[in-house]
Formats: sequence, structure tokens, C-alpha cells
Amino acid sequence: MSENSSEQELTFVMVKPDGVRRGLTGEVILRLERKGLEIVRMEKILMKPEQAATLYSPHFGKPFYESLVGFITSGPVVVMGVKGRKAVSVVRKLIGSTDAAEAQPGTVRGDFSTAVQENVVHASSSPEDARRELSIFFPGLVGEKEGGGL
Ligand code: RTP
Ligand code: MG
Repeated sequence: MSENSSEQELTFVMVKPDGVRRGLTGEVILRLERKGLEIVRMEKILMKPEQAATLYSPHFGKPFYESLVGFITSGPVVVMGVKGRKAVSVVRKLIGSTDAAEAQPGTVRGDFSTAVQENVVHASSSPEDARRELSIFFPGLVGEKEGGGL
């Protein structure tokens, strides 16, 4: 384990249907691993509508909600549990801004998209979101007690 195990976090990362369709799954994995993060779970799935509704429940009622759920269930995605020091914020920096046209070059979105919706990858925005999102796809990875699964 690394120098400060109390800072170890788990986060949820997903290659979205556009990223899988374009053959960018390996590119995302490469960037996570070379940063020093560990992929502890990974599966290619077709997301069920109930899973999409749960994942995107914070966006329910927003103008883009229906379109987002339609998009995320439109083809296979690759879901991952990713572990490392400060993993939540580290991965957010690696993927870049939501609007890929504004994302910095060198980030996944900055290098591979110009879209807002089809922005290649998802990652949890806080440790609380990470626990909620991981529990949808990898029940048992996040334990009942704090830091479960690490
Ligand atoms: P994500 O959840 O996918 O990691 O992305 P994020 O935190 O950067 O963005 P968030 O605000 O959580 O939005 C979730 C996803 O919804 C789509 N979106 N479309 N104005 C729009 O049309 C719009 N805004 C957001 C994107 O696919 C975004 O990643
Ligand atoms: Mg988000």
C-alpha cells in the first residue's frame, strides 16, 4: 500500500457508449494505470434502464436527463472500480471538464471529444458519490463501514 493508507479512495469510472464504440477503452485504462491507479473491478455491460435511472438520479428533471439516460443505455459501457491515493479527485483531473470542447488537452475529454454528452468517460465527483455509484454496479465492493472494500 502507498505512503498514507488513510488517503486511499475508491472511485467509479465508466467508459461511456461513445468511448467503447470508438475503441477508446484501452486508452482510458492506460491513462488510469500509468498514473498509478489500480483497477480493482471491471466489466463490460449493457446498462439496464433502472441502473441508469439510479446512476443519474441527481440529474432527474434537468433538460438533458432523458437524453442522457437514452445515451448511456444505447450501447455497451465498461464500468470500473478504481483505487488509489485521492483517487476521486485524481481521476476527475485525468478526465477533464464535462464540456469536452472546454476540457484541457492532455485530459481524456480534452484529447478525444468536443461534445458535452458524448464525452467518452464518467467518473464520480465525490467520495460519497463514488460509494453510491459503485454500489449500483459492484455491490459488496463498498462495505457498510467507512473505507469498506479498500
Ligand atoms: P460524469 O457525471 O459523466 O462524470 O460527468 P460530469 O460530472 O462531468 O457531468 P455531470 O454534470 O454530472 O453530467 C453528467 C453527464 O450528463 C451529460 N450532460 N449533458 N447540458 C447538457 O446537455 C449536459 N450536461 C451534462 C454529460 O454526458 C455529463 O457527463
Ligand atoms: Mg457527474
